[in-house]
Amino acid sequence: MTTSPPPIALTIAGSEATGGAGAQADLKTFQARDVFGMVALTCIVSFDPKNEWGHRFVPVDPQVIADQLEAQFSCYVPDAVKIGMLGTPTTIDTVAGALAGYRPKNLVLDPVLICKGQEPGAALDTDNALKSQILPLASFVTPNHFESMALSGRSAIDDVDDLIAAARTIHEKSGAAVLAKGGVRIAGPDAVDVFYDGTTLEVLSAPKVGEHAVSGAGCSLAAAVTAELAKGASPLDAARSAKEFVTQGIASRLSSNAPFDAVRQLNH
Ligand code: PXL
Repeated sequence: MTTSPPPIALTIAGSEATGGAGAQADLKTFQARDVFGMVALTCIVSFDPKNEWGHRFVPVDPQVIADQLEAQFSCYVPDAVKIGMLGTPTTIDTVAGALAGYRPKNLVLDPVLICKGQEPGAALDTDNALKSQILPLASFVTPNHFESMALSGRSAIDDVDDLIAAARTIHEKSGAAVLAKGGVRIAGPDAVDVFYDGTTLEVLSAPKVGEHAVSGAGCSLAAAVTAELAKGASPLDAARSAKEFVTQGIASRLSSNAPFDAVRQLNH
């Protein structure tokens, strides 16, 4: 049987060993959305049950990251690329350098800024490198509540109007389409996200499923946006469809012995 070639998506992300977040969530999302998926691994995160589930973090050697990207871009032209956790300024240098050469047409940035357990001083360097070297390459960015404050420079985001203002600022700074996520951090019955691409402003809203953040929801949202862009969807349609996918995934979440649940990627 011959079938037409599938759209191809790449995620440049870290492993989260329990499978809830990171590269594992991305790859499962690509599969659930009928896209051929690839992973360039940037780091390995292992939660530490003996230390409040903090993140034990090991970066992948920069040459090995460059080698993975070389293999991938030599085999295929990905239709869309997602960037998840990079984790160190050195990794950011490596990835920014490689992408400047490969120039993917759709680049979705999930700006993972702080990882629980990272040393604050090191995290600040990483955040600054992400803003200066990766954000300008992105065509789509998906900041959560905290990342929206950091990227927009606002000291608080308390309601939807604040989230809209943050999304506008982040678009002006980056030129990218922005999907700013309020999640459970904005009070009210609905989980509200704001899409803004310079022309269209849309508030995406769905009833909250519980009041706790679910591991992997942000990763899966950005991965679903990436998959839809790979299939040729417009940024707004990709955002709408990704929101629906994650809302269903949160409703079907998985509990574990850790104090947070994990999202599931359901086939549609
Ligand atoms: O959810 C953010 C995230 C992304 N990538 C990796 C992670 C996490 C959170 O745990 O471990 C590898």
